[in-house]
Amino acid sequence: METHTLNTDFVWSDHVGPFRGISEDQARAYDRDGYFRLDDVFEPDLIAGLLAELDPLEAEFEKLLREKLGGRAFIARADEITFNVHPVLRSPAARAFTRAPVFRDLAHDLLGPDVRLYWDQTVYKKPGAKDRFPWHQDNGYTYVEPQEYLTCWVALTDADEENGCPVIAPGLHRGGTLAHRPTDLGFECFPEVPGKAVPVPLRAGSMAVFSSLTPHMTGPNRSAGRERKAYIVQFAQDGAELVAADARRTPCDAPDRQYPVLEGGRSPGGGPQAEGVPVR
Ligand SMILES: O=C(O)CCC(=O)C(=O)O
Repeated sequence: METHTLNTDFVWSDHVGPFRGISEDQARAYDRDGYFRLDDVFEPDLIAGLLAELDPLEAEFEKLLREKLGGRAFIARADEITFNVHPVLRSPAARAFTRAPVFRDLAHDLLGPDVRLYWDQTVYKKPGAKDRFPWHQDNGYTYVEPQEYLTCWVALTDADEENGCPVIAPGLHRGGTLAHRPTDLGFECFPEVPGKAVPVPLRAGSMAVFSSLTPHMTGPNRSAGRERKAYIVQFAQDGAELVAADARRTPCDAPDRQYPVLEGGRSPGGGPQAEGVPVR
């Protein structure tokens, strides 16, 4: 496996407590495998409220894709897979969701005391989506430093091997960002996994927590009519920057969508749960 040209001296740092939200076992799994699962984190009513705002945004995006963009835009394909970026700009429920205490605790434990939302997007995989989404690391799409940020892949519907749950390649995060090549379906770090591939099925309201350096893919949706919906929320250390191929750096601090979720280890604005959402 070839490393990314900008990845010259990466060393993975194991996480040490005290932890606020995760257990020692989860910290060990994150360091060893690059991921762990949190089951049944969000109440069905909360997911329903989120979907009530996210579904219309996704439908609008797919309509645009179909009617104005010939059914395809970068990695999105109408009737197969859609990526609707930055719902936080348009959905109060999405904004509140990204500030949930569970994310703050994960951010604290896995990134440190000062953390911003880095990226958010829905990914809906439609029944009949025949292709997999290729093996990649999230940091292989847009190179960020520090290379290690946090991806929370939240299942909004049940996700399993039949309808395209995440599949993780454990252990390969520890070398940092790999070289990726563009394919018709998305960027790819390897066509076939050079080790184990572990499917991570998730019930609606559960999430896979993994590193921006953890290679993952999702399979086709072979189900008879079960759309697979995910909301992907990512967090990065305050001060993180995009690094372009020509070494130009752009801070990841757009005030409207890359807002702080932790400042000095506390909720911005002082309240213990500003705009928080109830969790189980
Ligand atoms: O959820 C999917 O089907 C693929 C999306 C994904 O892996 C990503 O956005 O990094």
